[in-house]
Amino acid sequence: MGQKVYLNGELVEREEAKVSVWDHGFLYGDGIFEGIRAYNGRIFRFKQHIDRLYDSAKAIMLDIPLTKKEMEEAIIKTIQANELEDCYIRLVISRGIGDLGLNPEACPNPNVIIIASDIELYPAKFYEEGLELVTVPTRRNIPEALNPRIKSLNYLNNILAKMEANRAGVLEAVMLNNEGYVAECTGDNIFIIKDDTLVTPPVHAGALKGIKREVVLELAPEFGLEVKEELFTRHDLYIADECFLSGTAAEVIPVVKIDDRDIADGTPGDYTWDLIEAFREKANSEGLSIY
Ligand code: PXG
Repeated sequence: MGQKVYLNGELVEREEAKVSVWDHGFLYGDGIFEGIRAYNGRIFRFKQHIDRLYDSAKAIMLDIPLTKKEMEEAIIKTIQANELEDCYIRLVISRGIGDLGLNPEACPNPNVIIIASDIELYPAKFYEEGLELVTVPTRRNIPEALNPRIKSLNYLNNILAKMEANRAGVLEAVMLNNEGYVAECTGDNIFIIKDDTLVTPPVHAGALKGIKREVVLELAPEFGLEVKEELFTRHDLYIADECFLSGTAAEVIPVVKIDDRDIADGTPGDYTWDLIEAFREKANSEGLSIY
C-alpha cells in the first residue's frame, strides 16, 4: 500500500502530493506547520497541538479553511488511510498560490497538507548514554521580529543553528537569545535541574511553547521537583546537576555534555530517568484513540 497524503480535502498518493512553485509557502516561507505524535493508536495531546496550530495561523493572519473539528477529522482520516498506530503527523498550512511579490492578499486559498509518516527519533544509544550539545553563534530570532512561539515555515534560524551543531560533530544546538540567555534548541525545549529544582526558559526568552515541555512541567512535581520557568545562562548549563530536552521528535532525552564540558559526571541523572519513564507511560496510555 502506498503512502497517502491529505492535500486540500483529498487523499492522494505520495508521488502526487505536490504544491505549485507559486505557493507563497515555497516562495517566502509564508505559512505554518505543526508536528504531532500518535502512540499505540492514540493521538497524544491532540487538542493542544490543534490549538497551537490555530494560534500560529492567527498570529500570521492566515485563515485556515477548516474548523478545528474538521481538521481533527481530516487528521484521523489520514492516519487511518495509512493504517498507522505509532506515527508522526506533520501538518502544513501555506499561504497558497499567488503572484511574485510578498502580498499575501494575492493568495486566496491556503494549501492544507497532512502527512502521517514514520517517526525519526535520535538514534537509540543517545536515549541510554545521553546527547552532546554545543551552544552556537546563531542567536534565536527575537520575538519582536519573528516570534519563536509561531511555528512558521521560516525555520532558517533553526537550520543555521543545526548546521553549526552538525559541523561541531553533535546532533543538537543550544540557541541563546539576543541577551545571551538560553532560549531552546533547534527542535527541542531545554531543561536543567539544580538542587532539586527543574528550570526551563520562559517562552518570552525565545522558545516555542512546546507541548512536551508542558508534559514535563506537569510530571516534575510528582518526583518532588520544584518547577521554575526562569531565565538562565550558559553558566547555569555548565554547573547543572542534570540536563535534558523535550520535543515531539525527541520525546525526553538526556543531555550529558555541552560545549565539551560534562554535565555533572557525564551520565544521565536520576530525575531525568524518572521523567523519561513517566513520559513514556503517559504517552502510551493517554490520548484520543484513532481506531
Ligand atoms: N522548539 C522548536 C523550535 C520546535 O520546532 C519544539 C521546541 C518542541 O515542541 P513540542 O511541541 O514538539 O514539544 C519544537 C518542535 C518537524 C519537527 O520536522 C518539528 C519540531 C521538532 C522536530 C521536528 O516537523 N518542532
